[in-house]
Amino acid sequence: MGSITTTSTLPPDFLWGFATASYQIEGAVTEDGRGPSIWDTFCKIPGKIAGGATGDVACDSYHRTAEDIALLKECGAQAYRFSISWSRIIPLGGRNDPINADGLQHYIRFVNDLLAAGITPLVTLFHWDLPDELDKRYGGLLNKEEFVKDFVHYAQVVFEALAGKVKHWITFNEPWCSSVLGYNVGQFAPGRTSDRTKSPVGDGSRECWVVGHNLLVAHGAAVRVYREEFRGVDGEIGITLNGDWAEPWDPSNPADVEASERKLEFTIGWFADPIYKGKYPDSMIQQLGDRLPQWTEEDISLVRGSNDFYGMNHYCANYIKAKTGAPDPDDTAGNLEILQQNKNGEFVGPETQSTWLRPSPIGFRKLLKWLSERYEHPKIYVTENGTSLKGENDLPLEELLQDDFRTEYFRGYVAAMADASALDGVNVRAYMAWSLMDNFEWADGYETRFGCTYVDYENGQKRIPKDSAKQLRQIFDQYIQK
Ligand code: PNW
Repeated sequence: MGSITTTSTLPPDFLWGFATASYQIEGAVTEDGRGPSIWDTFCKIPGKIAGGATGDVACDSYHRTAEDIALLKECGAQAYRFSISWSRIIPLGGRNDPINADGLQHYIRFVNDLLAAGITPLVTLFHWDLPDELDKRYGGLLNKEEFVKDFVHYAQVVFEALAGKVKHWITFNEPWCSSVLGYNVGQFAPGRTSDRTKSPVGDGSRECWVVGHNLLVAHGAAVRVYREEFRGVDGEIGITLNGDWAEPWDPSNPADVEASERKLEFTIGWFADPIYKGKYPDSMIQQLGDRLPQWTEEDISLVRGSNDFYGMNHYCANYIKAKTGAPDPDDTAGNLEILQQNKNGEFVGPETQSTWLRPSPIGFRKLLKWLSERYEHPKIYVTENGTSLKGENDLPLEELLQDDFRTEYFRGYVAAMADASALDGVNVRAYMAWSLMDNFEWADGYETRFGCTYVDYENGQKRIPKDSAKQLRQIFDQYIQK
């Protein structure tokens, strides 16, 4: 990665902070009337989560909001992106189900406390923890009619309670992960897939495309309600999309160059093209045919133009090699291989604890530019960026706290972002590091740590900031114009 710096700067009103998500940090899964989510259910299936872990306790943040706010202050954060647990607010999830006042109060209090501490909240409505009842009742994300109505109702309840105080809203976190990992690969809840060794149910060739479509419509419908009833003078709303940069495996081979573009279309364009261009990418229509749902006039009118900002989650880059021959029916990537080495055997970046993540700061700059050009220069908020460290969990505490690799990752990525802002005309205005603290890393359980703060799961979830937490403030101090 190298120790990259640049003389480029970020605008004076640039907002930075940290991100987390409800199921990954809150714990207290049965407290104060919370209903189960699909992740509570998924974690109970043997073999799905490393070490048999669950979010039952996690970082215990439900009981430690004051501690978390003190931590944010100590780290110098200006903003905090967190998500709301739908099943705390509506335990059964549906529009005719009871609302849980205690659950709502918890978040109202938390937002009040953040504001009192001078920290700007960015709120994600849905970070994968669907109320389990909705999955059982009607197939959850697969059921457009029901899901869209229930999501809009839930969003309305939350806007009603918080829209006066919260000015930055994210409808969905990474619909790609919900769709592909939840309904094609089966690695995330609800774990549906065509692979019968992993699940008795699911059709990975069709369901993920339906789910992605339904999430887009639900996003558009919630945005319409927000804009019509709750926006006020300065509120804004958008969706957060993940996407890694794609570099051709052999840049001199036009097939690999094309495949790299197709990879970006299949992961990012899938969601961003309908929002910014009003249609799915041609490459997807061509490969998927009638397995890709058609846009009705009514649905696309909800979706097109529905982003006040582009929420960007970004971690790494890959090398892309075109496949020859007909695509597999369960393929979601665009008929190509996703590799970490190029034709010359060079790795895209150093190894981390996450098999899918090898850092490449230059890839971040390139993707910022790609997004900016393809979608006519949207305002971009980086809503997640960060890394795990190979073997971090096995280090003695003293060494673990000296997380130079993570600091260098941030140094490189923030410098690349400053270059994109100053030199490439990218309108990037916020950055949330993933994550404020070590937490429940989904299928990887607690063995993979993404935190700038160490969480001692054996000793009462004690939090100790790692060196990167302190350095990140210095890094932003260096780049944000005074
Ligand atoms: C994001 N992949 O997830 C999520 O928004 C976070 O909740 C998560 O903790 C973080 O990144 C780190 O993993 C991803 O397999 C999970 O490509 C997996 C992938 C990408 C993003």
